[in-house]
Amino acid sequence: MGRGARAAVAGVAGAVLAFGLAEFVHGIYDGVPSVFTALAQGVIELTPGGFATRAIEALGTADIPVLIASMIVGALVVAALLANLRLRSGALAMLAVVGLAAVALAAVFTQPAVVAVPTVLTIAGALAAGSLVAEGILRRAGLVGEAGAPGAPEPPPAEQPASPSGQMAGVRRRDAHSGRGVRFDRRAFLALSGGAAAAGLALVGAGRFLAGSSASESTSERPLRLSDSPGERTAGRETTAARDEVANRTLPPVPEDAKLAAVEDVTPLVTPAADFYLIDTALTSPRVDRESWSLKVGGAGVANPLNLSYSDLLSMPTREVDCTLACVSNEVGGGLVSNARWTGVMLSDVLNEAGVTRETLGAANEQLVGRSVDGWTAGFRTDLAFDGREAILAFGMNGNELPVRHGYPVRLVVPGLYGYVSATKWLQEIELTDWDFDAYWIQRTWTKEGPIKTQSRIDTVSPDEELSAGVIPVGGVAWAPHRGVSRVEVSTDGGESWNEAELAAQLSEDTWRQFVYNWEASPGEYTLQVCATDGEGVTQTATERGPHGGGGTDGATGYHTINVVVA
Ligand SMILES: Nc1nc2c(c(=O)[nH]1)N[C@H]1C(S)=C(S)[C@@H](COP(=O)(O)O)O[C@H]1N2
Ligand SMILES: [Mo]
Repeated sequence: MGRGARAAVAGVAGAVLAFGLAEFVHGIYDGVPSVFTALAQGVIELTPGGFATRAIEALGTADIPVLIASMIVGALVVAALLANLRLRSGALAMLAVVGLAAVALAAVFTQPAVVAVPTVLTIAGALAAGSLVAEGILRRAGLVGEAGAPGAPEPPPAEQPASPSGQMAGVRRRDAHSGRGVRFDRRAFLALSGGAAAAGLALVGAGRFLAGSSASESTSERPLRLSDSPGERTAGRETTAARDEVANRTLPPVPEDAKLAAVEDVTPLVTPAADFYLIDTALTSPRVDRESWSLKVGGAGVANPLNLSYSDLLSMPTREVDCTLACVSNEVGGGLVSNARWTGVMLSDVLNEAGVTRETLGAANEQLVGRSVDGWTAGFRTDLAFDGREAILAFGMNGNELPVRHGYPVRLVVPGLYGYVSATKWLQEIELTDWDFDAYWIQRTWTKEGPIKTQSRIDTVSPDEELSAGVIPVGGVAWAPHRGVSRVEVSTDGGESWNEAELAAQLSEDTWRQFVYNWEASPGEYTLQVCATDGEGVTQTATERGPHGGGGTDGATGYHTINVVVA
């Protein structure tokens, strides 16, 4: 092993140990963010939009694992280079470590809920420990002298004869492989490096485990109880129960005729939270403490800026809303669309409380921006909050508290809009501003207005499935949120001819609708397609285009197409 390679091993061992220590502290204490996550998050934020969009397109949901793998490789390369720099100059290496500390600190302080002193101590301590261990290994390997002077000549060989337990501390012997008079005990070197790296990995594992177990604690589903937090606002009112009856509008159970047996097994009308698609830029979901959480409502034309606590919000009239959420990145036939029954407070009620009404809207407050605790933003036209759609600040999902991954404690749900312009999770602030402000994905080249495109998907038949002749139910879901679905047609000949599908009752104009076409199939090869028409009579676009194609990201178009063989 040459000098450079040995130094690299020492550097990598030190780096793994440093990361391990930092991750471990993060695991036992929430106030110290994960340095690794913070760095990866920093890379995500700084990645140019065009590149990020292409990465999402090429890698899909593998984009995050690929990012993490590249970051690990990158960090180890930096550590290896740093240790080699140390061979040339201890002072320069020290400077580089200070530089790394600065980068790490800059990254962690962008994370939500950082507690400063322990965080600084953790980063400083982990880097110091990693550096010292690397330095110790370099010395043991005879790569740097005790003085560690830059460019110091190789120290003379040790006087002591090699002992049988030559790898033990303090004992040095010649390295048979180096042949350059460098004191190098290969076994001791490998044991030390391996030991440091193993300790680091164990600490990473322990830290991740501890952080994960507290995270899953907070993601477990808890039933939503509205009377839990009556808040001061209800103090003057008769009883919480009476208030519940008057102000909290619940929906009747989902009617049976909104479901079709053939589809329900494959794609339930209401998506369980555990199966609900998940898209965000957060590597780990922010864990927000509901008691200290508050929502700021302010900006242009807000006569009465608000700072609402969780119980303030729950004491306002609540309602349940059936609404399908869709991601603009969903490919035709893809799974980034789901439907839930949300509980929340009308956005228009909160705005009214803040002194904002439809009449007070103008150019200065044309846009409503939702800002997340992690700084992510989404914006849409403020008047959509007042046009009758049930845009809500949601804290409940399918009768439970909003799960952490879906935005606990409070998120926005706006019927008819893609998530990237509207559905801010971990909501911290609502700001009214002009149309010039560009939210997160708009800064990264996605289109400014994001109405959900009419789409449909076949779920009961899989591609290249071998089917037997007879009646084959071709069913699935179609959606055009806030416009509703009025008609679905199914083709078995690649769009040459179309057949009317049977529709389940529409749960709400804001949700997807199940359909089925009971196809009497005889043997042969077929191309199945589906096409939906929205509640305004507009049929979905036939042109095949990916979500990020054409003139910027605005959603995929084309018919979901499946080839099957009937035997
Ligand atoms: N804070 C925050 N909210 C966010 C996002 C995000 O990255 N950060 N992603 C949005 C996007 S692109 C979509 S499609 C929806 C997805 O919501 P879900 O993960 O609950 O399905 O959340 C939106 N809300
Ligand atoms: Mo999305």
